[in-house]
Amino acid sequence: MSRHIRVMMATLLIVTGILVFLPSSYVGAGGIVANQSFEDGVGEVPSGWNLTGNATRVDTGPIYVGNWTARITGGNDTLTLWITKVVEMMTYDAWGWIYVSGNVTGVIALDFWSASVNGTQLTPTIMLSATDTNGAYVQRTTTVQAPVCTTCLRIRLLGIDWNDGAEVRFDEIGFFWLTGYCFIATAAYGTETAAELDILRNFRDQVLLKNTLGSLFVEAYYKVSPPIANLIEKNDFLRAVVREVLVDPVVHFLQWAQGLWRA
Ligand SMILES: [Ca+2]
Repeated sequence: MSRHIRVMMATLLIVTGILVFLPSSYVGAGGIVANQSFEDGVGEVPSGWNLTGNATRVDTGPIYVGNWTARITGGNDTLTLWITKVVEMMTYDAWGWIYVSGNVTGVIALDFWSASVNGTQLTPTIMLSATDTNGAYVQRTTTVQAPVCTTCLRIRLLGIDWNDGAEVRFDEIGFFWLTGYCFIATAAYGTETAAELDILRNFRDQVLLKNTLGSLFVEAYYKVSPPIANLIEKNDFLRAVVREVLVDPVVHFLQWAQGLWRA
């Protein structure tokens, strides 16, 4: 057996052990990621949204607070918003209010991406839709889990099967995280953004998720970890021990051996 293969196998064993015995942190509370009411914007451009076609932000009367909504009137009209910093494996509530007049289906389309620009779409598009709402706004909601490797959510407001004179308005587009399990990350380092975590994530993405066994392992890991994760998160001493005795050595080893596994 060549030295490289032995090093690779040792690395895999150690990381596997870490992933088994060091569960992810458990996030119990929720919070608003985005709540877009179209009240903010310069002229008719809503903050953060990309307008194509005749999509626009208009003053059409209040729903709860404020008067502005987003309105589209044709098949080429779309409003697009990229929400960055979406955390993988977290569970989110998404919702929006839709007003449909005439013969068309108004759609709030959601999909998760590994990066917003030139990235990879990770999920099929989830569609919250409504047809003629009789002059009212109706709310549509869903609960979704961001898949492994997610960094962004794309929200598009559009209509399908247009007929002349139809109109769709959107308002109060929300995205709210409920609960979820972060990768080893938060438990050991108390943050999602530590440089050490990038090493572990890269190893997961470039080595573990590239083969069937590794993928099965990562999937199982996410399923079994919550209760133990919850315990570690609540105990500073345990978290420090886990970080210094288990995670740091693996991170250092992966750093040292990265010439062997990095793509
Ligand atoms: Ca509004």
